[in-house]
Amino acid sequence: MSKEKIYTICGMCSVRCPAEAWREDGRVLRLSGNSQAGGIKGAMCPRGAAGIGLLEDDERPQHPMIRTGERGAGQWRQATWDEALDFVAGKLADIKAKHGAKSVICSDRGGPFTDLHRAFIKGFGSPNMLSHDPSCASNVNHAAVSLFGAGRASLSLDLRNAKHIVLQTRNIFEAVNVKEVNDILDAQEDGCKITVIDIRGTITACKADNFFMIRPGTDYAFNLAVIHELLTANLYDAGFAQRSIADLDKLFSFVAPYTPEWAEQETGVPAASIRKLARQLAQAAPSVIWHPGWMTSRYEDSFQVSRTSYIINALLGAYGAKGGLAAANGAGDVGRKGLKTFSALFPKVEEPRADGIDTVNTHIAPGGGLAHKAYEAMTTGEPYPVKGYIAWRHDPIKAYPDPPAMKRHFANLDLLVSVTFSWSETAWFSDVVLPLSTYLERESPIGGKSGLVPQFYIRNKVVEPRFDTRSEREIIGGLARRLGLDPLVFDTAEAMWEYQLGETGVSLEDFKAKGFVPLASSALYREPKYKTPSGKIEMVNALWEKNGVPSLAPYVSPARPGDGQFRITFGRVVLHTQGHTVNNPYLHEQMPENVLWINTDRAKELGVRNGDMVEVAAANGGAPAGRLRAKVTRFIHPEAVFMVHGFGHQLPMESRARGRGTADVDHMPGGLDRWSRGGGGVNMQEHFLVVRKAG
Ligand SMILES: Nc1nc2c(c(=O)[nH]1)N[C@H]1C(S)=C(S)[C@@H](COP(=O)(O)OP(=O)(O)OC[C@H]3O[C@@H](n4cnc5c(=O)[nH]c(N)nc54)[C@H](O)[C@@H]3O)O[C@H]1N2
Ligand SMILES: Nc1nc2c(c(=O)[nH]1)N[C@H]1C(S)=C(S)[C@@H](COP(=O)(O)OP(=O)(O)OC[C@H]3O[C@@H](n4cnc5c(=O)[nH]c(N)nc54)[C@H](O)[C@@H]3O)O[C@H]1N2
Ligand code: SF4
Ligand SMILES: [Mo]
Repeated sequence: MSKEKIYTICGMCSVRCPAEAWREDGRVLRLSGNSQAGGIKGAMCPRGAAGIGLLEDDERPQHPMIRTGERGAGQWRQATWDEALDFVAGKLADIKAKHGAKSVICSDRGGPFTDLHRAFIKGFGSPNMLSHDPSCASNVNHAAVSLFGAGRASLSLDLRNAKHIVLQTRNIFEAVNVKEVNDILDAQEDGCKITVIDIRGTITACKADNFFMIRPGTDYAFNLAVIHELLTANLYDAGFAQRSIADLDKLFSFVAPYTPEWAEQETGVPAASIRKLARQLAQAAPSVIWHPGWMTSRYEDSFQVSRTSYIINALLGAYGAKGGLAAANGAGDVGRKGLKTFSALFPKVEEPRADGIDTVNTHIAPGGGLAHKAYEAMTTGEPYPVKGYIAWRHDPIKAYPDPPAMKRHFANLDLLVSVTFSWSETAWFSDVVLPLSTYLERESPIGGKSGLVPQFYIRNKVVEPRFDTRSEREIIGGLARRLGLDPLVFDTAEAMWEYQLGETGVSLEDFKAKGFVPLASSALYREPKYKTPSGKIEMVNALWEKNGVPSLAPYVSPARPGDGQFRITFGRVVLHTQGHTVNNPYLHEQMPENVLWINTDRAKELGVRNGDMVEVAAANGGAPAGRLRAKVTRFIHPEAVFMVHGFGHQLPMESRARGRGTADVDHMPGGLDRWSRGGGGVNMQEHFLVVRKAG
């Protein structure tokens, strides 16, 4: 048989790059980025290339499983799909009869492929579709909502044409999105300047024109000083401010005390450098992007850090500018029709939410919600008991602080289901594991992507499933059929796609050439229409104020670690995705465990040398110690230690990952209760560690 190229969408992380797979004799020969997709240039990151490792891995769930022993004890019986779906549907119906449909919640990772299971939960009658966001982008998302009346995805960052990009808490060359990385490299060749603000010398920092190693947790001080300088030195875009910013005078008086000299004391960055940066940005304006951050579930004031990033962009007039932040166009913005949603098949659910955001914290957007509050309801029964939970593409036990606390909540459930293609702590603790086919073995719903040019893109099946696994269409369809939600039953992928394409004027044939369909012929730059009461970017948001969260919040200096202590910090690495690739045979070979970044001088005090095994433990007790090797370096701030997130797996099924490195979440006891009222994010870096050389 000859080689064939099949268009797909990479499934190795949440970025979902357009990709191509070469197939021969029913096997995948090679994966690469889609060479026709703008900005991708055929490139793929190492995790994408290791997609074949996922496909070939035998250490993933191979067939449906139903728990037979205690929760988490790892005793399972293999089930047929009919048995497993009967079991889940039966339990869901029982819970509905006893407690009401609202007693069932579902969480997922958001993104373009969620509509099918969102529709399922809606059709079932529950208002409780939640996302992982309180552990990821909730703070930056709500920062955007509080200023623009729309979330962070309403803006498209035109990195390719920017003249100055500020990356703050954003390690873009390691926490990768392939198009963004290519765009920045191209922009740099055209003279774009990069400023990095981080607590570590990252790969991104190595490529920067300016690098500021900031004291952990003081970014808000830095940003306030930049605003102070832009306003007092008259470096801001007065025309844009007049037109598009509400309450600039309030911002002016609020930042009065926050001078660069004051910020130097907090951040450790010289006042002169902050002043110089403000001038450089004003010179490059409006083609500037101060990145508002992505993984912002770090500090009590991360919400304010993101807000001030967006405010700086506004003062520089960057909204709507080429090389700035423009409105992300959907199909409707370019005169086209969008995909027909599955959710539209069912009426709105008029029930109160388990996370309480319809009564308290009403500023939190329902799309993400507060999953940690819904987990609490499993234990407290407030506002009502939560008895069923479908974790869809989500491993909350290892993605939220304090796994034992999570398990205590989940122990109260009548049903915990995990839909996943790899083992996870949550799957292991579940009653039923429904194994999803890997992205190379399944079709997904067509994705719609907004941007300067909106587009639709398609994931075709590249090879037949190696094991008894199924696609999301088959899993949801199987449950829907059993629960009387017939509109969600599509017998073929084509039938599902045809439904979605409805009145778009796009046919399946149109995807054949490139794997995606652009909905406009050129980029459309426009300033967003701000969905706020004033129609402008609002410095003061009435809803947040009403809920007790000041929009212009006074700066509070973060606690310094006590004697011999360190602030815990964490992040990503180019070789792994969260916790779900550490057992991938190829990626494991490249990076089998995480290490502890520790500052050279601090390590010396502890008698720790590079490569030594160390023990880390929560400074206030309450959690067992973890072990990993030390990476002794000058390139980390002395107040912090850093570890890559996602390691420390303990499951017997994962022979490679098991017992290697430690999990950051294991060292955050009580962390579920600490979260930002402003943005909903869990404050995962408000924890301190003690470190000692292992015996
Ligand atoms: N302490 C700490 N906590 C963190 C972070 C951190 O850095 N430190 N990072 C946070 C961030 S940014 C995020 S985004 C979250 C990530 O949180 P999670 O999304 O829970 O993390 P993963 O480890 O990627 O687990 C995802 C699970 O979904 C499965 N999966 C992957 N793709 C698919 C799919 O397409 N469909 C289905 N059904 N299943 C799929 C995987 O096999 C895996 O079991 O964690 C957050 N939590
Ligand atoms: N390779 C890879 N790429 C990914 C992912 C992945 O798992 N692997 N996941 C994707 C997802 S879901 C997300 S959310 C994004 C996350 O993308 P990012 O948010 O960019 O990634 P992180 O590595 O979590 O954090 C960025 C940087 O914040 C720094 N930092 C920590 N504390 C502070 C502080 O107090 N101040 C400052 N200024 N910096 C600080 C860390 O040192 C780190 O270098 O990445 C996406 N891309
Ligand atoms: S960034 Fe890498 S892993 Fe993520 S979708 Fe793109 S190629 Fe795949
Ligand atoms: Mo994330």
